Amino acid sequence: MPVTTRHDWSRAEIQALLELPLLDLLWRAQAVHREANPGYRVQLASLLSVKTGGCEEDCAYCPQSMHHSSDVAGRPELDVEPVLARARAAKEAGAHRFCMGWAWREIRDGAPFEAMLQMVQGVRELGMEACVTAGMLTDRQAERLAEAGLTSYNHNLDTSPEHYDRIISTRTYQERLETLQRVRRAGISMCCGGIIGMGESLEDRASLLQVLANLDPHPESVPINALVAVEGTPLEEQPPVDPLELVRMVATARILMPQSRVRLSAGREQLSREAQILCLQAGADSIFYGDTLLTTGNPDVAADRELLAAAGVKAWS
Ligand code: SAM
Ligand code: DTB
Ligand code: SF4
Repeated sequence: MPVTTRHDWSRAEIQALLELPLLDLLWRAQAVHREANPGYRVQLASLLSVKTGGCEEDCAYCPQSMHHSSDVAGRPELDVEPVLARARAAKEAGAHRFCMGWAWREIRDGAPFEAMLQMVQGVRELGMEACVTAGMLTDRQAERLAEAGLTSYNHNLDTSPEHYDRIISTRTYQERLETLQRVRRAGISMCCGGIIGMGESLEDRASLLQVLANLDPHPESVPINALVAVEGTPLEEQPPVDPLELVRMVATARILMPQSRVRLSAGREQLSREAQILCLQAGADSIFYGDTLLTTGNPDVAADRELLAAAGVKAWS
């Protein structure tokens, strides 16, 4: 049966998917995934924090916000050469994409932005995909990133429009959607997803997925994060996410956005090997690769090589 790509999913339809008996949900997700992405391979994306901590925004989950005691302010921003050295090392270790993060509310013009453009160009010259996540941007900045060869810009919606105000007060949902439009207008591919485990309801999860799935075209890549509850953040006491909830979120994202890359993102360190394999079976086709995310831990390279071998899955090269 050919897979149809839709942009008119209702909240009720999505919630019904999230609530299917688990094995039925997995069956549907697998059918869509194998049809839409023949020759299943997993993309390995390495992540590096170029500018860490001291961020003006108050995102309740984030250890880098200056509003929380977890803030690791004062770490120097990395220069172009050390960043490119890390990208080369990531490539040698087998990464296909190199993602760089800045703990900024928005991009400002000036030397750090010029350095960002050089980093993007350098990563592309290595033959890797380049992704940047650095907050809001202007049309002109998006155009300059596109000219530098940027493959993708990551900007997450994080949660549902309804739950959003309990998580962030310093920028609106609408501003996030406008940033995403600017990325699109500049011809850069969109990486946009969210986080589960922040006290949201099942309706909220359906609502987040509805906003994502009704973007036209769908985001080319969709990171699904499980909250890493960091001490000193307002969400430090959130109970861990049930791994099967993450499996359900991945499977539903896969059904709704058949052609998108669904990335199993933060929270993998807390998952067993078997839970991660269930997420792959549910349709995840990308993981972060390397022993740190931005400030928190991620499984090490050897463990991920073993994971893929155990699942019998090949990585993009
Ligand atoms: N400052 C930029 C921004 O917010 O767009 C870029 C960096 S920000 C750290 C990128 C994304 O990481 C956030 O949107 C959020 O989805 C995710 N993230 C941050 N802290 C997290 C945590 N503790 N657990 C799970 N995901 C997290
Ligand atoms: C995304 O959705 N997850 C990544 C990436 N995009 C930039 C970041 C996860 C950060 C987890 C917390 C930390 O390491 O600071
Ligand atoms: Fe700043 Fe991004 Fe963290 Fe929000 S998620 S506090 S914008 S670094």
